Amino acid sequence: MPIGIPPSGTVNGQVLGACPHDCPDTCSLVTTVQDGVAVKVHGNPDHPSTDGVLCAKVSRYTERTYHADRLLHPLKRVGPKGSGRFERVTWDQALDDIAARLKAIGERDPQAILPYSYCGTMGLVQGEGMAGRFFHKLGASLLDRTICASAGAAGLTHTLGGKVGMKVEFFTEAKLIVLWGSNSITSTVHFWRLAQEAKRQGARLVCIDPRRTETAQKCHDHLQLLPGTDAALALAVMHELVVNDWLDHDYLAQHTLGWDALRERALRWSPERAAAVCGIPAQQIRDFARLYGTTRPAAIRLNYGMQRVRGGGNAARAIACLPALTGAWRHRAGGVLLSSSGWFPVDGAALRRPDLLAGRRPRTLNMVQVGDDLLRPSSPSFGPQVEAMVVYNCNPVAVAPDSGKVVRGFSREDLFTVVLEQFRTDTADYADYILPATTQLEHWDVHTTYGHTDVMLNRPAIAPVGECKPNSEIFRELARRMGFDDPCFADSDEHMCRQAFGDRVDFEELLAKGFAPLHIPDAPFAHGRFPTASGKCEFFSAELARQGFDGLPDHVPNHEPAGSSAAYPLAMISPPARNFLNSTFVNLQSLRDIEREPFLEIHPVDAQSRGLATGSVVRVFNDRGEYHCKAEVTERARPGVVNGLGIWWRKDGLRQTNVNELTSQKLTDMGNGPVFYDCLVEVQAA
Ligand SMILES: Nc1nc2c(c(=O)[nH]1)N[C@H]1C(S)=C(S)[C@@H](COP(=O)(O)OP(=O)(O)OC[C@H]3O[C@@H](n4cnc5c(=O)[nH]c(N)nc54)[C@H](O)[C@@H]3O)O[C@H]1N2
Ligand SMILES: Nc1nc2c(c(=O)[nH]1)N[C@H]1C(S)=C(S)[C@@H](COP(=O)(O)OP(=O)(O)OC[C@H]3O[C@@H](n4cnc5c(=O)[nH]c(N)nc54)[C@H](O)[C@@H]3O)O[C@H]1N2
Ligand code: SF4
Ligand SMILES: [Mo]
Repeated sequence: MPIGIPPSGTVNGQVLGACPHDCPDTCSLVTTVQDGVAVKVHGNPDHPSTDGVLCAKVSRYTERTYHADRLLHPLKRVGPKGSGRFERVTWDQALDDIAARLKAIGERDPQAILPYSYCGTMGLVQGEGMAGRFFHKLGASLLDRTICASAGAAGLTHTLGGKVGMKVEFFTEAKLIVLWGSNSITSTVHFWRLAQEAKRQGARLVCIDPRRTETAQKCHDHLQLLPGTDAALALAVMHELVVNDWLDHDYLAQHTLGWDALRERALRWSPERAAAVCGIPAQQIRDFARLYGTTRPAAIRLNYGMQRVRGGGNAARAIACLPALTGAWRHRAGGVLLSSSGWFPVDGAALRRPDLLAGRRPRTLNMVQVGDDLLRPSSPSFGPQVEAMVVYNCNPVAVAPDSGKVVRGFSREDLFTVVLEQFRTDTADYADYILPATTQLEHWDVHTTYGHTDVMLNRPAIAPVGECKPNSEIFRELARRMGFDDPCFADSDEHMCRQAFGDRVDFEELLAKGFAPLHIPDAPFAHGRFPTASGKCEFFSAELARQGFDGLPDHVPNHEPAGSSAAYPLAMISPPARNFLNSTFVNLQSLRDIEREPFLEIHPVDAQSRGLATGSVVRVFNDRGEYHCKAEVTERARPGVVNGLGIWWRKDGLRQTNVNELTSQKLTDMGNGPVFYDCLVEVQAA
């Protein structure tokens, strides 16, 4: 059993950690340290979900940690915004100046300061821990952190009552696994291992995805529907469950709300009607419904790919209803899993201290619309113009939609921008100050996860590289310079790890093993008891109806439905490349060698009519912008849909563009999420 060693004393040994990245698997890491240097990172064999194996990305963590491009000192801009010209400064110079600038803006109106962060690390301490305290005390604008999962989360919460579902380990016992909007081999490889185990034991695997992914290829069936049509498919499945009476009437009567109304709606969605919407044969829908209606236990692994469209919330809701129709929840290997994060008893108030707002109610800005918001002047409805941004754990210039506008916003000479980073990302190029941050091997943290149900602890394995500091320490030092003297600003990282769960998790167990399982029933909804207001699975949501929405799930067409525009006849999706994690790892040569270069997958029929061949340089465009890359003619793309895998750094792309030049700042039906996969384009030879 590996042991953890505090960083100061670390010389040789093995240290237990947790993968910080935005991936459902949240692996348990073992770092081997020799003479204070991390020489190897491998998967913890004692952690059941990790099972001793890491993905290709994090197996190379020492390459990332000791990368020649790691930021090692604070940097101050000397050239024009975005020129990437910086000079080295001391921490004192940087922090004194930043604190003075933020103080001056804060005295006028702290809402002119915008923190901007996401899940570069999923850690509770290096994420919104000390940062949350700092910005609450300051009274800065609040950020709605919607860029990934908020539509699906809203859909799930309005149906099941929270981000809760099946326990992932029991997928191995399922006889049918539906991978719905999930490229598991890429995005959650430890789940794929469970699915493989089930397959060996006779389970049938069905993949529902517009792209013929490596995962789809390895499943028995693949429904290659058009993006944004999942709710229509789910309703047609319900139609078949009703007309063939593949229903669990007892479960419906006892544990659901709104069945009569949902039944009526579903009966309007014949397989033929859904087939026309989804762009797949009606018979395929019938076959899938039969499989789902007649196989026990049946498990759905829903992932976030299907909710990056206008109707994403409704689609997640419609799919989350299915197991209650068939009573799949009765078995521990039946039901649905989109996210497990709602099970974790995090003490967010103790960590982030919203009480430091002291009655102030700053405005909330949606991170998806940062492009527009940075270009907005002060107004009564918007409030003050954004004068300063503090970016951490995020690379918005590469990952936020409509990036032409994002770049224009970040280019404002009057915007004061601070970026806490490990590397010179596209966003760091626009900073006034870049502050070098530690990696997971260099700091403490504690983690929840959205793919399994163990709390994870990360101990530092090595001392910080160069002059790097943990985010928490940077905010601590800024707080001191701002004169914030509340005792919470003196809490150590290790102490904050304990505060995150209080006595709800055994910290000694975490220290000893690196993980601590939550105690959740094996089949959490076998007897109903959903964490909704009614305690039932809410087909009809009174809360949604109260907010003026349709109380029942429905198919909500895309903002930009496939086939609706003559100018832009192709629908584009931009899911992740396997060897990158969002825009992280793009600068690791060994991984980049595998992904080669930015490209767009296009079906042979669509390529031929445009005179394109694999390797052609193409201009992909719409009214928002243009993206230049190579074409790859392949049947991974279905006719009418192109796939621009991401997320490459703009500065490495042809004409310094990436796929987010094309995506829009429009929002989802619920949750105010982004619609990355609801995007029409045209493609030409460049
Ligand atoms: N290697 C790797 N792993 C990752 C990431 C990464 O970048 N790289 N990102 C991490 C993050 S932040 C997240 S949120 C998750 C994302 O992982 P997932 O939640 O699985 O979501 P995506 O990868 O966006 O999309 C999954 C699949 O959905 C498909 N899809 C696109 N549109 C639709 C649609 O309308 N309907 C259906 N049914 N399918 C659709 C895509 O083609 C893709 O194959 O993965 C995490 N894991
Ligand atoms: N077109 C398109 N765009 C997308 C998506 C898509 O599928 N298609 N996916 C979307 C999704 S699901 C997501 S979640 C977002 C993700 O977008 P981001 O949250 O921006 O994720 P990353 O691109 O991984 O960038 C995280 C950054 O945090 C830095 N970082 C990591 N750990 C630390 C730390 O401890 N301290 C500091 N200071 N920095 C750290 C990393 O170096 C990295 O540059 O992108 C979204 N954008
Ligand atoms: S990125 Fe995912 S699969 Fe890879 S090590 Fe981290 S948690 Fe595990
Ligand atoms: Mo995400």
